[in-house]
Amino acid sequence: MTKTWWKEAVVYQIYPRSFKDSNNDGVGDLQGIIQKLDYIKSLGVDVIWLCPVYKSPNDDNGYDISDYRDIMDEFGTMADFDELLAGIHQRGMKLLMDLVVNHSSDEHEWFEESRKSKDNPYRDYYIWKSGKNNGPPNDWEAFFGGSAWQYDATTEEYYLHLFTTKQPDLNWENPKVRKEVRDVVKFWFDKGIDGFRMDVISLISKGPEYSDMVSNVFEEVIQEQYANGPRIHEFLKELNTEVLSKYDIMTVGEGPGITLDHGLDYVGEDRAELNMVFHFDHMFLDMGPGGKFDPQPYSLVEFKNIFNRWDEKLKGKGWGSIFLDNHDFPRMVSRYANDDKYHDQSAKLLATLLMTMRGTPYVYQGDEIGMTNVAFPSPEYYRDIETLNYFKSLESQGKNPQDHLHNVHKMGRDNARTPMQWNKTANAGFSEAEPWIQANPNYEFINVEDAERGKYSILNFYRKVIQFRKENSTLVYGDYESIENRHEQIYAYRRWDETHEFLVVLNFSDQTVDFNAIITGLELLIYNYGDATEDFLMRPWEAKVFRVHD
Ligand code: TEU
Ligand code: CA
Repeated sequence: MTKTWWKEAVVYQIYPRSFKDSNNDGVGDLQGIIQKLDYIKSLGVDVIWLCPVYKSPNDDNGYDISDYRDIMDEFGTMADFDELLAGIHQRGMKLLMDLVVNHSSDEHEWFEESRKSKDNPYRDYYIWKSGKNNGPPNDWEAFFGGSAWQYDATTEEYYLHLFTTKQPDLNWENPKVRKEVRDVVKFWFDKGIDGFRMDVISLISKGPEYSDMVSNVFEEVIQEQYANGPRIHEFLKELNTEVLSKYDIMTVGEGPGITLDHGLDYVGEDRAELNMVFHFDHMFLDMGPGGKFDPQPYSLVEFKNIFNRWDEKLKGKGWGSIFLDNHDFPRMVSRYANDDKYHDQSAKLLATLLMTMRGTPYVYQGDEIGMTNVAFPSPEYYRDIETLNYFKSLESQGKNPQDHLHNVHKMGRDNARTPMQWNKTANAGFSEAEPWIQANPNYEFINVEDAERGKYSILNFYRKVIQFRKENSTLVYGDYESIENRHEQIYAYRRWDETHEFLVVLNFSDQTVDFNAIITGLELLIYNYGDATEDFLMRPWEAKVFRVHD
């Protein structure tokens, strides 16, 4: 495998709205991020991925863009952006931006033109169809509920929106749209940014038939109908040849619907498309037949299988990404571990996993101090459009959202969007004003200031384990093999190359487990219990990384 900076990098993801509010209007902003750059640098990360900061009416918190070349007023100005980029580069870090081009905002001028008339020059920038039997063109459902088609009275046709009605899908069949996208990408590269995370890039090519859904399980609908369309690779190759290949940048495609069978088509090193993708296999693991708000327990064996299969598929041919949460999913410590009695050990165990796998690791803001899910007491605390639509759909079925809040506590996107917990002062030190979404009350004991003081805090563990990865290229490029795959509590794997070998043993359970492996020559290097010993008697959520000497 060729060696590149983006394979060796550790990425830190920022959700700007919730990171730091510099002017006390309750909304995080670019100057807030600038204030915290030394903190971010101190973690040892190399790349910052910034969720969308472009002009947006914020129907979906910036994932509905009305001007791709300007900054959202609430976040600041282009001058603030330039200052941020310079500050990141001065500290030897890089900046990854979010590219959201499957859809725009309905307030983008392209769409405002498009909806005016059937012969408007921008009509074909979007996907318009006439209805069928007094209803939409087909039975497609949007990701956030309801039909994926919206009727527009002006021209008496429907437009496609795979997300909210304020996020019309762009028509990538139109070469003018593809040229616009390339120009936007070039605009930001010429400013000096270092790459893009590409939002739902797997969805940009739509099947020409627009046939009705075959399945009623949404995960299958995504795979069968929406993702990996017939021209997807042609579109990505074109983008790569015309723009991406001309810069030293990194790309990561967000890929709902990208399964093991398609992964290499996107990231194969011989393909010249994307550097890596985020697949969602482990994100769907604990969703029942009713989808996200129908949570079920996950199985560690299945979890391990997902990582094993993907590593096996990509090895030597393409590169992967390692993430356990982001702004769309519950907090990893609450979802995959124990955020209560074993909070400290759990957060450190997951950090160990992130930093010892093959693939580029992504740390989501707040995970480095062990931020957890939030359980707001009633629906009015919630802000996320997906959650609000869920409440509406419950109401339309005559149900009371209050009675279903436990599902939102488990799975809602706002779990990951509460303000970053900087200290114990009001609003977690995020803002002096009432924040746009309430802070998690546990900021009293989970916050950066306290963590800075604790020698053995989660925060300092992150620094240590990130450093450990940076010092051992075996952990980046070395081979990976999981052992005892069917063990239901222990996730154990070897990482090795010609010079070094490591063994990682993680107890994903509340019980003490005697992991009976016979391996000798072990030297314990990383551990999450102060009094850890060089054996395999693993206490609840205990993590150990050994060097194996021969
Ligand atoms: O997410 C795409 C995506 O697949 C998510 O909608 C995910 O399935 C969902 O959040 C699970 O509940 C991206 C962005 O990350 C998300 O924030 C946006 O809302 C979405 O695209 C639309 O742009
Ligand atoms: Ca602000």
